[in-house]
Amino acid sequence: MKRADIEALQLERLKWVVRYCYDNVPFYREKMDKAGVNPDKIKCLSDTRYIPLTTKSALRETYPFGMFATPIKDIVRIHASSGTTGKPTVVGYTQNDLNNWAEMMARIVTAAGADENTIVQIAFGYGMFTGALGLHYGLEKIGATVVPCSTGNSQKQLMFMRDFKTNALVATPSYALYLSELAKELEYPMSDYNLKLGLLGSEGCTPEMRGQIEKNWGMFVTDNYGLSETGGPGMSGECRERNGLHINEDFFYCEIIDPDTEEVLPPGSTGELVVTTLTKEGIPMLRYRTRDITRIVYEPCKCGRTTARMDKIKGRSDDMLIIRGVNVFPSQVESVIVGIEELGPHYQLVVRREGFSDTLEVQVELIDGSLLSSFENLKKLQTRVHDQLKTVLGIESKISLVQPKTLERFQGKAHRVLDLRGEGDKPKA
Ligand code: DLL
Repeated sequence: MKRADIEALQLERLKWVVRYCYDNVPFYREKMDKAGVNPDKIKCLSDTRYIPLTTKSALRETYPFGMFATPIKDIVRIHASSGTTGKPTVVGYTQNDLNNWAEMMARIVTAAGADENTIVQIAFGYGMFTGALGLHYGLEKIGATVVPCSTGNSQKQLMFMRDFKTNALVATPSYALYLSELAKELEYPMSDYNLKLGLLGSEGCTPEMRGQIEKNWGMFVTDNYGLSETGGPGMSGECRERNGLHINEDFFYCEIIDPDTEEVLPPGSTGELVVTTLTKEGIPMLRYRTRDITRIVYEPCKCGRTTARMDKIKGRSDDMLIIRGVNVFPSQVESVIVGIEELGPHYQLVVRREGFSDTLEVQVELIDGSLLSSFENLKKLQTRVHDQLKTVLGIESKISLVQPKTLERFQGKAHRVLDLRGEGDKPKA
């Protein structure tokens, strides 16, 4: 579609969803009434800015079904996000929502290169998490052969890969990395594996880390993005050009705001992604604050698709660490350490408060543990890592080089930050 046609469709759907929310979800009606916004006020896409923003707390306050716009009898599936603190956020899908979801996913996996010849292992946890079933239905829709392995039982997972000649893997980048390391340790040669495509998502992954995963498996990796509150995976994904994640713009209207002032930023700016769902019936979202930091570009892609593209997520505004007043994203550390030959791709950041100052310790695995017995070489490497990190982060850090395979491995999303500062000490992002 031409840009103007996409926007015309978005406007039509936006008007529908604002009215639909106002009429069916008391939470939205109250918020809009309070802000003096009537659904008829939406005359063009940028009028979205009059609608109050929605945050995760809305879903928590109305737990479990308070944000649903349809009676429960019309809901055919429920998912929930794990949520490390507080109540999980619960989302419901009507049959139309599920059909649309499969369509969005089908487009994304097709753009990544999957088709009916794809034999794909889904190594996301099946269950309340949206990742596994989301990819599952999209891949079935395009006629791929789906192997619903789920997470865990990694040795068996690898056995299926060898025996089924699995050529695509759906997983988090961290689990794809872990599986590749495990595969190398087993007695089977890597040539017994046939992976050609990694459809990875659900957490960030720097280009350096992606390169490492691609090298280990000999496969091409694409990124896909989404969040439970807007329906799960399927919001956006990379095509083979890998020049941004194509947004399914007929299903989502995206804005970029300044996370502090909440003002909408001009096209091309980096800031927090805010999403309005354009077709969801079960639990429509108006201006949902994702907390994810990215940028949107609107020029058509070389692949021929005309949908807007978002950059890979730079980090979450609530993952951003403020250390001695400096903003630090874990992805910045990742990009440095994965580029250093002597270091493995596993790391952990430990933030402490010592006296009145914050300290950052970067724990990272060595590829060759024998280096630990040579003080001089170890010191040299430590200094090199320290200096490179300082250039990128702008702050001092303590580098702890540890034995290979001693840091935690993850089957789902990786947790790489251990913030040991007391709650009251942590600066607000
Ligand atoms: O992670 C949905 C999903 C599943 C997306 C599978 C892609 C593949 P939640 O558990 O609600 O939903 O977590 C959403 O995860 O706000 C981001 O911070 C992060 N996230 C998801 N995909 C990416 C990605 C699913 N490709 C939260 N890159 C989001 C970076 C991602 N971060």
